[in-house]
Amino acid sequence: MAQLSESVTLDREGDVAVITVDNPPVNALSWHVRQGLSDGFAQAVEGGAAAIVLICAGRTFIAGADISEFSQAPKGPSLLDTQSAMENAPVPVIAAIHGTALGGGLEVALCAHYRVGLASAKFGLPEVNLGLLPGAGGTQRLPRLVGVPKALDMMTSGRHIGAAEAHADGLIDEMVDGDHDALRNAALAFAARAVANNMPLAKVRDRDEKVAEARGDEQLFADFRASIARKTRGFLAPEYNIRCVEAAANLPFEEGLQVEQQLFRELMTGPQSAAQRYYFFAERAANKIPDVPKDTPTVDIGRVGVLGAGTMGGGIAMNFANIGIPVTIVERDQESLDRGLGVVRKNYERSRSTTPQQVEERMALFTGSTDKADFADCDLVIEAVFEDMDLKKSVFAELDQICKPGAIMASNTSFLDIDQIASATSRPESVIGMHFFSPANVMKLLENIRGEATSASAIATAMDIGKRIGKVAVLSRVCPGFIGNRILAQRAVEANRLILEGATPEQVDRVLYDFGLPMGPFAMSDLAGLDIGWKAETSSGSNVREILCESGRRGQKNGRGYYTYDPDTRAATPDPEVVEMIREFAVSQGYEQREVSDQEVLERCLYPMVNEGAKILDEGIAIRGSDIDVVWVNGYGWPVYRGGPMYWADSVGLAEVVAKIREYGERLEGDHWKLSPLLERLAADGGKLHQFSN
Ligand code: 3H9
Repeated sequence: MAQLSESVTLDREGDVAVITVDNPPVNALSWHVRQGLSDGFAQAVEGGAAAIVLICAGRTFIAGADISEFSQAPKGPSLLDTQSAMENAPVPVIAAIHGTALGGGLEVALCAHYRVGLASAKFGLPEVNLGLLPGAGGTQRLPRLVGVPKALDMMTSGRHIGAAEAHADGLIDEMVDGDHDALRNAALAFAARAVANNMPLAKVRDRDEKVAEARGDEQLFADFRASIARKTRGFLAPEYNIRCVEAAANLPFEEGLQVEQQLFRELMTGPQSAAQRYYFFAERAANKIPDVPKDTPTVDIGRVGVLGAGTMGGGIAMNFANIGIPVTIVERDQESLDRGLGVVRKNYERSRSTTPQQVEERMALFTGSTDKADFADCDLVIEAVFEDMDLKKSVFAELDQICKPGAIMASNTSFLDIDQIASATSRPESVIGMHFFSPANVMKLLENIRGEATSASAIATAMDIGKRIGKVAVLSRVCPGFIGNRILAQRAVEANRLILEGATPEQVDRVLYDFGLPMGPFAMSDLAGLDIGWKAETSSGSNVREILCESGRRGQKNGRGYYTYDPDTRAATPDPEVVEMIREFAVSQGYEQREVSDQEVLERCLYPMVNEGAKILDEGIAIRGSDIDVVWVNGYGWPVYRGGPMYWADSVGLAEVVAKIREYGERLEGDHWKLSPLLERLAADGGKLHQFSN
């Protein structure tokens, strides 16, 4: 065996050369992998191999370019040169694929003459999620194998497809059941057949029939663009991916490749991809807790208990059933329980990704009960009852009596003090906050909140189970609203003040929507319901929301809130009557209304958020600045192409942010305009919020 570089070896199996990549954790295409591959193909050919098998060690085939190298000076051969050595080899090259062949990894495999994959393997070009497009020929080769519609879908969504689908589409030539050894043997057997039968050195670049089907078909591309427009609003990369596939359909291979290279360079050097690449590592960093080492023992979660079968409880429970964990769900009476389980069933039935058989399998994992004593055999119990401290404390005192030793007792509170809740138990070390976002079966964010006494094991378990149910988990310490809602609250204060000063709800919402958020604060209030927590008997007309409620405006649910809603389409229209009501109230409060610029709206909504984020870091509530960004991207729809509020503030420039906060702070009241000392210090020292770590 020859060691070609620190991560690539060359082996011989009879007259077949075997090149193995071993670059943990995901066999990314670091410079030494590209070097080893280039040398490997050259040496295998020089050594007279009759065929070459490319295979990877460890848990996966090559999962892409090494993203951490993107911001460094180029080193070693380019990926295109490496691929050229492979594609132009004078003997058959067979890629043997297990795990995930992603991005540059799939692009390498597409330069083999044949591809053999394990039945469990997955394939994808997820560059779009990094604000990029496949920049190693993938945009030209994938459509030539799977056709234009499928390539468009895979490249603009980043979706991974399974081996069966890849086989049916012609992306792989053979699908193999079994383990890594079975894959290696199958690839060697394929190589032997290719030699014995003198099979052609099939180059994907030479294929034309599938792209020819879409040649000149402008409608196909226009329809596709329209179909993803809403989902991809604000992002550059999806459109650039589409242009590359258009080039694949309409231009010769080499010319298409030129288009790809040009657009790839543009994206790679632009701000969106820089933000999205930062975010990729931010999300992974969030899982690392400095004082909770990776090998901290976790509680084995065999059964989960959920208290409350309302919208939140039901949604939380679904997450666990989705990965096969049985759930005991408890409600106070049979009627509420039946209603809750009925909603869960409907949610499953409505989901396009769940087959009727899966609906039944998942529902079979639910055990409904009206008795909390049935939590006795649960390893994790999550309560989702009304947000009231006395109620939560009495629930936890009861759970303390019921739950088995070692079980984790979690609260889904979105702002209450976990330490106070834990004080109602004899085992505060087992109490933790697990704050799901609504709808809990859909939203990606899970804010885990550690109390003063929460054990390392409880923290490790909550983080681990969060990942297993497909959430992005971020750890926070205790403060009102934790990371996400505490920041949101600052924005709400300013948004409400802006409409008194003369901005309209529509203007505030539009500015934030145009910035990239899914909706502004007033549209969000209408969606949630203006009357949440409002009571006619105690309403005193002391703010705009109360006045709207008093006039019968409840939000989307009755078609009238800050906006008026079309009963059929739910489309929102700004309502002059509301603007007038706000004006009258503002005048009664002594406000002199004026025209407010869009820029002022943006700054006054977002800078207090940045300021609060810095305070959260200073107080040690969040571990790192990037964790705040992860919370806001996943829980509140902050556009990932702007990185998150901390990353965004750094890109604006902290000196500018500080100057503006000072300026607004001089004329506006409120703690949210009191400058965070950390922010001030970082601005003075040239530090960055997104790189700050406690
Ligand atoms: C590309 O290929 C461009 C080309 O078209 C053109 C080039 C010219 N690089 O996610 P995990 C690290 S763009 C560097 O927790 P999982 C990750 O940071 C690339 N590092 O594991 C983490 O490190 P740590 C296109 C990478 O099992 C560790 O590996 N490819 C890379 O949940 C484990 O990661 C992609 O976008 C990388 N490419 O999921 C695929 N990938 O332990 C991106 C991972 O220090 N990767 N790391 O925190 C993934 O989607 C997932 O990592 C994968 C495994 C599904 C592979």
